[in-house]
Amino acid sequence: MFKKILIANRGEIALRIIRTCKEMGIKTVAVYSKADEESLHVRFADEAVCIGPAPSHESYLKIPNIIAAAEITNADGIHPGYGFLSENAKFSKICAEHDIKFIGASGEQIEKMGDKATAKETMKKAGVPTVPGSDGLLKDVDHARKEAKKMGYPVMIKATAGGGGKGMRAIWSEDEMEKNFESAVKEATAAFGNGGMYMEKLIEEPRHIEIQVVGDQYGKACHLSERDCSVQRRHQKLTEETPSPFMTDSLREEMGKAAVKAAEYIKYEGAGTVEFLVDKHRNFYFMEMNTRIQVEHPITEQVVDYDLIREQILVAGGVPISGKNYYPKLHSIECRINAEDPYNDFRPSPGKITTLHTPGGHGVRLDTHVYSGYMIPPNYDSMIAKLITTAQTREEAINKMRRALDEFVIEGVKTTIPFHRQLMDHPDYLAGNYTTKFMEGFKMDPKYQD
Ligand code: MV4
Repeated sequence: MFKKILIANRGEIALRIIRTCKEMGIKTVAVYSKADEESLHVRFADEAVCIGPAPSHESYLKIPNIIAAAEITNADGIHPGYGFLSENAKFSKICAEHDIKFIGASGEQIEKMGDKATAKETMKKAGVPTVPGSDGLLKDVDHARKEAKKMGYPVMIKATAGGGGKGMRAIWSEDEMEKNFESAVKEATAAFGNGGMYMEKLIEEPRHIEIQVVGDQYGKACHLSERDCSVQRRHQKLTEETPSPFMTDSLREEMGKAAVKAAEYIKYEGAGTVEFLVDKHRNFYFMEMNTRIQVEHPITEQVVDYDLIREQILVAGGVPISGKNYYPKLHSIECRINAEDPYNDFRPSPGKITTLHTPGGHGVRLDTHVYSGYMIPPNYDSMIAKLITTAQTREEAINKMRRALDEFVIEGVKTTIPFHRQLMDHPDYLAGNYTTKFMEGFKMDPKYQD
């Protein structure tokens, strides 16, 4: 088993990983940029190494600096968390070359799932439902027109190097094809250096429902049921819940089986998430597979009583999984608290937290790295806390979330607390009646303003 793990990340997820390592008797090494000198993960870790100045590309994304930190502290594992290098195939391979265990997927699996058209072809071979569409990449706009004619409008064209909505266009008729195809290729080439596009039938008003999986080094995988992540703004998740209000027992069985089949087909190792689009008839289709731990993993932990970071470390250490699947026994909701102003187009609001009072009590979990007096740096993601409530029923979990949000005091910066408080009063949300279109009509009500 690991003696010392370096956490190649910052903020709440770095703390999250350090906590589980401590419980497992594993020493921890934090890495930090100059901007994070006063951050909690630096204080909680057994050792800490400054790896560079504030900008991510000179610190948290700088592979040589992170490998050097692991070498000088003699770490035998590196946990990448999410974001940064967590899905960087080159980093996974370099760790292996330095005989440091990357606590995540292999470089090959990251590459395979990172190319969206390849991932989809792989899933099709595995017998996982995929959205009807083109066989592989579109050669040019004429090929796109022919494919669209074959499957019928509306269609969605997507960047194979994309994900998270970048380089994606919904096309409703042939006369829109040329300009959308050209602009999508341009955007994808600029963003990813790869303009490869593929096409799918457009699924209207889909839900985003993902299945947590864990695979071990012996080709076995299990699932831990679903998370509904449909409430998103510009492809940023705002809140997630499990079980999904749209789920049925039989759909959960089918989606769980498909996710396990996907993971076992590629001999997936580690914690992963198989994302599906679900249409209003409850047909589900493979969308993407994420080869990392996700921000929203705590709601799954809460309802199946399972430590996903611990499982990642055990699996990376060669321990086989039990093989059983896990089903929600409770209901859990996560609200992502960002230092953003919901009354000003959610624009970032970095700065110093002058007053902090955090919620607590039965069924309330708060994963955060902030403290009173903490200076939120402008260089990184704006998420400062994840507020998670868990109860026997959805209604009780929502009620608990309302109460916890009302207790949560953060002064000195604007946050999305008022947005979440309004959401917990929204009739469609309360009815569990929401899709990925939910935020399109959302307007902030001044009565929730601090
Ligand atoms: C789709 C779709 C409708 N039809 N594919 C968005 C980013 C990436 N995960 C894929 N996405 C979508 N793919 C087809 N064939 C609608 C979306 C989509 C979406 C999906 C999940 C969560 C939020 C979304 C917001 C807009 C569009």
